[in-house]
Amino acid sequence: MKVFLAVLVILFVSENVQGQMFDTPGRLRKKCKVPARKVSDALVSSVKIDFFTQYLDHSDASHAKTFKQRYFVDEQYASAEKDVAFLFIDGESESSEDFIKSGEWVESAKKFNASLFLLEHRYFGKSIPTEDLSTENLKYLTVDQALADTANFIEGIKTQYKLAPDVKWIVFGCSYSGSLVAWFRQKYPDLTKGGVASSAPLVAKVNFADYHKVVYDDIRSSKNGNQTGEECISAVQKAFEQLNSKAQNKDGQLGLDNMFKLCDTITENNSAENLASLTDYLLYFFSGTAQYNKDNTDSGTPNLRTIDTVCDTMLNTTIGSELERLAFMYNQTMEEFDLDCLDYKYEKMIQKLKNITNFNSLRQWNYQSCTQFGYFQPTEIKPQIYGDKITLEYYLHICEEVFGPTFNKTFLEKGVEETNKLYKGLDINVTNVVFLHGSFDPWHQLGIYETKDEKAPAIYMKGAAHCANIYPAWKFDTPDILAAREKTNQLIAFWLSQ
Ligand SMILES: *[C@@H]1O[C@H](CO)[C@@H](O)[C@H](O)[C@H]1NC(C)=O
Ligand SMILES: *[C@@H]1O[C@H](CO)[C@@H](O)[C@H](O)[C@H]1NC(C)=O
Ligand SMILES: *[C@@H]1O[C@H](CO)[C@@H](O)[C@H](O)[C@H]1NC(C)=O
Ligand SMILES: *[C@@H]1O[C@H](CO)[C@@H](O)[C@H](O)[C@H]1NC(C)=O
Ligand SMILES: *[C@@H]1O[C@H](CO)[C@@H](O)[C@H](O)[C@H]1NC(C)=O
Ligand SMILES: *[C@@H]1O[C@H](CO)[C@@H](O)[C@H](O)[C@H]1NC(C)=O
Ligand SMILES: *[C@@H]1O[C@H](CO)[C@@H](O)[C@H](O)[C@H]1NC(C)=O
Ligand SMILES: CC(=O)N[C@H]1CO[C@H](CO)[C@@H](O)[C@@H]1O
Repeated sequence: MKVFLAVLVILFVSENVQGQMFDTPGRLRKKCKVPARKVSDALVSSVKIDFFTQYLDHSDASHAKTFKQRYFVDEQYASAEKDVAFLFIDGESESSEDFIKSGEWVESAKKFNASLFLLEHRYFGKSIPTEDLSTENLKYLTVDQALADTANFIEGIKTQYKLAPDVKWIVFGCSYSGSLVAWFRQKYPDLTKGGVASSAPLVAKVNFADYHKVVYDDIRSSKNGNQTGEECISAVQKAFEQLNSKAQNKDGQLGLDNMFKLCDTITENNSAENLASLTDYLLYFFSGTAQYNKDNTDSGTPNLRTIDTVCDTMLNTTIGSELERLAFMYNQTMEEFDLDCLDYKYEKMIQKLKNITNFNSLRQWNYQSCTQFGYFQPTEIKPQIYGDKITLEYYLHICEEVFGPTFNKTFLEKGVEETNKLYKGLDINVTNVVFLHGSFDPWHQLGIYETKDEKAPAIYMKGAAHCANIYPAWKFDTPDILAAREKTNQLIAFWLSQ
């Protein structure tokens, strides 16, 4: 099997690896993945999958065009009155049935006797509203349309499922979908009683280079026998220095071809863009591991990777040079997932992103990044750990190449400004929303993790990863994560009592 991006398999263990690569440039990455686990009631599932007739363009009062938006529903925990309903607003990827079968929101549903609904985001999974994903057709892929979908769904689904006339809704989400929860509470406060927004970035930002600062601190805090996080940082730096220095001459390039089993030789494809995209893959061993450190999505992974184990390898001199240690990790990944070669080539990535009949999420999320969010993570800033090959312009150029010359820096800057104006960034005006963040997660920097606002409190979990609180409990859950789940349930109880 030829696969493009080995690093992503860290996340997409149980999924079709082929489908889920390349979600640069706006690397938010898939958040809400539940660990693959055997579901005991696999024979008779209480989950139903159906489609809701949704308006394509909510701003067009004639509502001439509609599409089928997929949702999942499970009423096994609901009381006879059906007076409480939970809705998970899904985000930038295909919805998974597993997700309505387990996880903290399902545990809460048991406590509150709630019906469960999971709404797939327009343009993802089986909720593709247009025949293809041409740039023109993607114009209805906006936050406002997604929020209006959610409102329309909440209002429209009530009769079909005979929910109580005064049914109380609570909305859930994490990562981008957590942002949707907060923005939904702001825009349609009367439709729900409250919202749980996990790891939600609220500020759109073209240049989110600060992402890497948190990863730097995460690595620095690692524990590796008698060696320090500082030593690990320095090993990572050396690995990328060695990579860039090898890329400069034929012998070194040949070495890289072999060491990383590159699908296309760097010897012949040694452009700045290829080096940037190769770097982008490899740095994911650090950024991806940090963002998802010890969350419960990798249980069952043969080589469970955490920042500590990554640093163990990066500091293991018996393997060879720092770059060889990185290659060693990469090699393990290839074996685990049966990959033939590293498909890093920039031009191939662009071709995949330009493919308007490839519905696997990447083009869609890139469109959102290139129009409303940015969130690009160049590596040029200090403290610099991965070299300076990935510039902001690299990402901006991807937008233009994939969607056309209109989608340039000026355009994105305007889009990002508009997003922050529409949804008010950190000045968001909401009640009955809880914001949860983990200090290990770089995304906390764009959200509310400290506030005195009692009506929209924040819970900051020390050492926790992106969305760590939403997964089923497991061995690595810290006291902070356990307390956060508890506190969230108290808030839900309070909102429902109002
Ligand atoms: C949920 O239902 C059970 C069984 O009907 C009941 O004992 C419990 O009090 C209900 N919980 C809530 C929060 O309504
Ligand atoms: C670190 O520990 C290893 C054994 O785990 C030992 O061989 C090495 O000498 C130690 N290094 C230092 C600097 O203490
Ligand atoms: C270093 O790597 C070698 C080769 O994989 C392994 O046998 C050894 O246990 C590792 N040492 C440490 C301290 O992890
Ligand atoms: C990767 O694994 C293969 C096969 O196990 C081995 O031949 C090769 O030397 C390894 N490369 C590195 C850099 O560890
Ligand atoms: C576009 O993607 C689809 C789905 O993966 C694939 O079948 C098709 O061959 C691709 N088209 C091109 C031109 O690569
Ligand atoms: C982006 O394109 C617009 C025209 O569509 C142009 O006015 C603007 O100068 C361009 N910005 C950059 C940074 O190239
Ligand atoms: C916040 O929202 C409430 C109602 O949702 C509104 O009454 C109030 O004026 C808003 N405050 C600001 C500062 O926009
Ligand atoms: C410019 C270019 O694309 N060069 C080469 C990249 O590498 C592959 C083989 O790995 C060659 O076929 C290309 O010609």
